[in-house]
Amino acid sequence: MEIKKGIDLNRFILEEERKHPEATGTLSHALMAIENATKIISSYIRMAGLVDVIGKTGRINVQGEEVQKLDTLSNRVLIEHLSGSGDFYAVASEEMEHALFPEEGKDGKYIIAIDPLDGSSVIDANTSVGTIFSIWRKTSSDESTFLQEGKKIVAAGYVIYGTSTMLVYSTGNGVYGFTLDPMVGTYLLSHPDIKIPEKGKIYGFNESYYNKWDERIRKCVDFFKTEGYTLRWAGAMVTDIHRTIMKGGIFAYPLVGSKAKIRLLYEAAPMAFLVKQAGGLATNGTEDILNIKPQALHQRVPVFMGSSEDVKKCMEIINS
Ligand code: FBP
Repeated sequence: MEIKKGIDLNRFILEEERKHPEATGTLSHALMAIENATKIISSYIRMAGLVDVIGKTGRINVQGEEVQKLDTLSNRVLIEHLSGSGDFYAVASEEMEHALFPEEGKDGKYIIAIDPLDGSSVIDANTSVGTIFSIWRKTSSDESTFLQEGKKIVAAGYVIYGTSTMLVYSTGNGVYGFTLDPMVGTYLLSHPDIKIPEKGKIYGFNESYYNKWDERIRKCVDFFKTEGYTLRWAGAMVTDIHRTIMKGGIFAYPLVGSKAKIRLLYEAAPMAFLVKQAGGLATNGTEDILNIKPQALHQRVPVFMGSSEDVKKCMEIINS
């Protein structure tokens, strides 16, 4: 059936489900829980300056980062909806040291990892931020069930709270983007079957770390400059990856000294899944990010992802 722009997300999810006679409807129901939670988060973000959701909570999370009020609010809203859906045996979050095993999900066959609000450091500057999610099948009854490679992802996506609120996701059959119509309160298909350009003209590296990067990373960035690429860095991975998927180019967060920043389970793996579904590439510099088996819930990895030709060129320079 031809997928028409403007179709609402629920109908799209159900039509995709119909393509799988073996489907039980659980994944559809789970995706709708994410849809509803992110609509609520979007409404808070749209009113951020008017309601008390801007600023810090005074707490430090498991990442050693100052927790923003919107981090806490987004985590709470998502946990309520994901637990309440009964579809998830376990929920892991950037904001929680350990995974949660909701009572309602004790028979759940899926698990989900979330970054409730990506871009914490730019929230109070009214810059685009986002929510990232990735769904896997339950493989064991304890937290180790989350230590699965990205290639085993069942569905992944992000919501960008930008000039408009968009939900972009994939279940392994291409990438689809839905824009939230605030008047109707419904996500409508605005970007069917998104394909990333093979080559871009934008590089997204935080150059303030230039002097702390390995010489080979510097050479890669110097190459893009020499080639006349433009630098863009939003400070929120969702925003940088969304731009990269839509316009092409490369996003990277290499090791700074010996430290990585991006979290594998709920940032790098879901974004790598989407970039590859859109026709791009995603690597940690030596291997495909989707082949990396996490050793810990909050493990960090260096990332290079985007247009296939730009990522290949960067790897050619780095590994030469
Ligand atoms: P969180 O905001 O979810 O902690 O994510 C980390 C992050 O904000 C990424 O979204 C972004 O790409 C990166 O850190 C920005 O790092 P830096 O401040 O070093 O530029």
